[in-house]
Amino acid sequence: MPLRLDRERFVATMEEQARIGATEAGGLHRLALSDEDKEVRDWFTERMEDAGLAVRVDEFGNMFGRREGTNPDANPVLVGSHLDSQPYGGIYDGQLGVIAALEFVRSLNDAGVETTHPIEIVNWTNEEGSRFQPAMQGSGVWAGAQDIETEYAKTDEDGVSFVSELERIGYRGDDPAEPREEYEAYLELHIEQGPYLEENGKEVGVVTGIVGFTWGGLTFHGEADHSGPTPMHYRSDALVAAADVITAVRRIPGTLGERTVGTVGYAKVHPNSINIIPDEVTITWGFRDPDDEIIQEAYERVLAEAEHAADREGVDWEHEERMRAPSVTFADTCVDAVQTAADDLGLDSMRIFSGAGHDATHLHSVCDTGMVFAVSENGKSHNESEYTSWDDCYAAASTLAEAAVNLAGR
Ligand code: HGY
Ligand code: MN
Ligand code: MN
Ligand code: MN
Repeated sequence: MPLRLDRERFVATMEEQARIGATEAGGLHRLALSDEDKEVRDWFTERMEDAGLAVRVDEFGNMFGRREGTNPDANPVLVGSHLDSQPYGGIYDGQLGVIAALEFVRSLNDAGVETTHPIEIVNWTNEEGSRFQPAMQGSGVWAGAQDIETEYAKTDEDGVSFVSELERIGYRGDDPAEPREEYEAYLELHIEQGPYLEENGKEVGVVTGIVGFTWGGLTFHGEADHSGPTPMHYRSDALVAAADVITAVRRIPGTLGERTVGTVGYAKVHPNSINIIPDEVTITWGFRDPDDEIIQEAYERVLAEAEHAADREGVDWEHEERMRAPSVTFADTCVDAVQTAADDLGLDSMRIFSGAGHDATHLHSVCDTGMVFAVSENGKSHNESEYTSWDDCYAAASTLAEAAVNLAGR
């Protein structure tokens, strides 16, 4: 008999979290380690305590809630996602996975189910990687993919350090940011953030893996000059060099894989005045693909483009690595558990490979890992108009719960 989630309570809890850092347009502005992130963390702590979970926070701010199983020696099943948001993002990205994990535990309590394995739910620190790079930073440190001291020293664009913000909001916990035991499995529910489930008329996605990433920051140093009297051949225009790379990042994917994507999402121009030739421009670039070799090829291509652009314009340039994450393919144990759950619930599902990054990328190196996708209407995400119907949220959350309780042994 599948576990029944309390739909009304689940929706009410999703709506409650969405009010913390809410934007006028109905989205979220809840950047990692901001006041809004603190507020939602405090709120989530109370919700976990209300559900009878033993709450702990590690030294990187990752938050865990533990529910004991009948066999204390059994490896825990870990379920969760992230509560931080993009600037002006949606209310489902990450949030849905954390609230579904909470509702899963509440439903176990309602049903009086004692699982064999302990259950832990988790809110990972700074999954979005917008304010501080890299993305999936909290799970990356916890899984050993990133060095904690290096990550502590990262700064945002105002020069504020990660660790000072973590301490300011009171979430630099005592526990080491690493697994303190073996885990049976990790499951994450997330919105698809793409168009395929909706295009194929499916109710849930059985995720088979996640693309690899490479991100970087390029800064071009030119000469500030008056935009009027300075002849064109006298100029060292940092923005022209950056513009060449921006168009190259758009062009490179078409020469590589079918699923290769490239984006320049951030640009900062100094002095940013209509009649001064820009002397310093920073842009970020990012490529993703299921094939790590293509990722490496894209990386080499964009740096070669930067070199050529700087030479052409007579400017200096520097590059900063922002992130590298491998492409991962999930273990059959978890893919099968999610598939079986969707089938048992009579949901129409399809296998899907994630084009977005998730904390599951790093959990993959720690234990068997799987994901459930919920439908994204119009494939929209990282946009305040991100939308998933409550029916689709509930179907995906029920699939997650069913897969998790089967892995944990009811
Ligand atoms: O960039 C990503 O895919 C995720 O939203 N951090
Ligand atoms: Mn996310
Ligand atoms: Mn996101
Ligand atoms: Mn994620």
